[in-house]
Amino acid sequence: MAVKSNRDFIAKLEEAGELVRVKEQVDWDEEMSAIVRRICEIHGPAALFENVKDYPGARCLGAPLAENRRFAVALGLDANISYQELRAVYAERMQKPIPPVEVKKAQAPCKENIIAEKDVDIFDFPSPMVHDGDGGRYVGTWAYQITKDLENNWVNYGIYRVMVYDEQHLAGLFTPSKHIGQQIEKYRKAGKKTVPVVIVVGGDPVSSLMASFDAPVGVDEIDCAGALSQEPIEVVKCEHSDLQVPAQSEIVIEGEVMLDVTVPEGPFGEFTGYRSGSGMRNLIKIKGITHRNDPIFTISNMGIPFHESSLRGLSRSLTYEKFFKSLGIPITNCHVPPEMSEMVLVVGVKTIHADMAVRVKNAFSAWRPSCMHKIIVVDEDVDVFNLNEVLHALATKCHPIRGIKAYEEHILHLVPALSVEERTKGKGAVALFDCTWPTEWPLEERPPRISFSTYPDDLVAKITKKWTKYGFKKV
Ligand SMILES: Cc1cc2nc3c(=O)[nH]c(=O)nc-3n(C[C@H](O)[C@H](O)[C@H](O)COP(=O)(O)O)c2cc1C
Ligand SMILES: [Mn+2]
Repeated sequence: MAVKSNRDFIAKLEEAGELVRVKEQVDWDEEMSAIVRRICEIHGPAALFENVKDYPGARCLGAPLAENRRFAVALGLDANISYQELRAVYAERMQKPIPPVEVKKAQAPCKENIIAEKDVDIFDFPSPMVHDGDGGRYVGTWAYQITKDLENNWVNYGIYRVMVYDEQHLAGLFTPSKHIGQQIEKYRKAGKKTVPVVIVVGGDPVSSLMASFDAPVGVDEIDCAGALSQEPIEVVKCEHSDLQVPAQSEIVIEGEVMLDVTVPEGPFGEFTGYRSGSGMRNLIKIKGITHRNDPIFTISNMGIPFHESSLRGLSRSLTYEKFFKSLGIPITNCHVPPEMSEMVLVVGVKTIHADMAVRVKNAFSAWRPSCMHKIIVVDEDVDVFNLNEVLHALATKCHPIRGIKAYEEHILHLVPALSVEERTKGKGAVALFDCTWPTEWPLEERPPRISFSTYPDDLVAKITKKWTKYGFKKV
């Protein structure tokens, strides 16, 4: 069974050896975030900070889902499950979306404390100052927003960064191309002055993950969270709008995006591994806050992988796989290596005719989320999930002239390699690295691959079976 709340998650992480309780005092001003960053870079466990400076009694969960091991725990699986197994469970469960069920306020832990608008002070919560040089403290580093479409009942969950502006106001990066941006635009066009929004800090891990994955337009991420949980997520009505929130949430900030008021937000350390992106954003007025007793705050700190954003590659690669197959392209597997900040797609193909890689690239250009701008196409004997094999193919089979093709195409301005001019003009480039043997090469002209797996089958089987007998550790 999947984990139902942030605190159940903490208990399960602890059982799995994926959590360290930090009793030493840590400062919300950089120290807590710097620890989280270090955790990410050494593939360490999540941290439950139990002694945050200036916030007696407050607790803060850092790096909650910075590893696939913790993704597995969130789904109720063994932390040691392989990536392919995790991916298979995810794909299987996602086939059956389950809408949420509404519960009464009395059954909703997130209503244990209700703070009225006049009493709101966001500084009552330990929002971190993530880096010196950021635009401010961020209440939303691992928090999701809920908004509803004006024209239909589509409810969107998305993780977008949210900065503290003052005691009662926030500002978020609600990118226009993202679903929240598209929904806000409809309110603007309809002449509305405000958009109801909810910011959930300390949501259950499954809903939080789904908020960061790319579900298509019109799909309710909460139904996908139900799919992954294999049971409906319990939601409860908000105090200030007709939105609903997961009842187990730790902290629920209810607000309004003010379409007539903009304030500076950012810069902020991004998932690209660089600080970027200050600009004028719509102010969010906080209308009220509800929270559990002794709420547990959550934080992430993006940078060089791994981190929470790294997990998105799993769903993206499955989406690509389905997409290519729907076009009849004979692919084996797709992988978005987290090590490459979700900017690279690796595709395994059966090279049944010439220009297979170009065919894959053309399809890739039809749907390219976010910063994805490099595609590596490999033959079917390369394990796309094994970065060693992928890099080996790139090094040995990609012809420096024939194999590399560059295309001028728009890509998201966050790609660090873009010049200022390219960023402002919305220009960009996409590259294809074709690591397949040219189909016109007769089989006998292709260098035979040598590896353990190319020894005779019976010898491979014998050695594999006797491996520990030889004195080696089980692999
Ligand atoms: C920690 C974290 C922070 C993120 N911050 C932002 C952000 O500030 N703005 C943004 O557009 N996307 C951000 N994203 C990516 C979105 O969560 C992601 O694209 C998601 O699919 C958005 O939801 P949507 O598809 O419903 O628009 C962030 C992702 C993570 C994991
Ligand atoms: Mn969405």
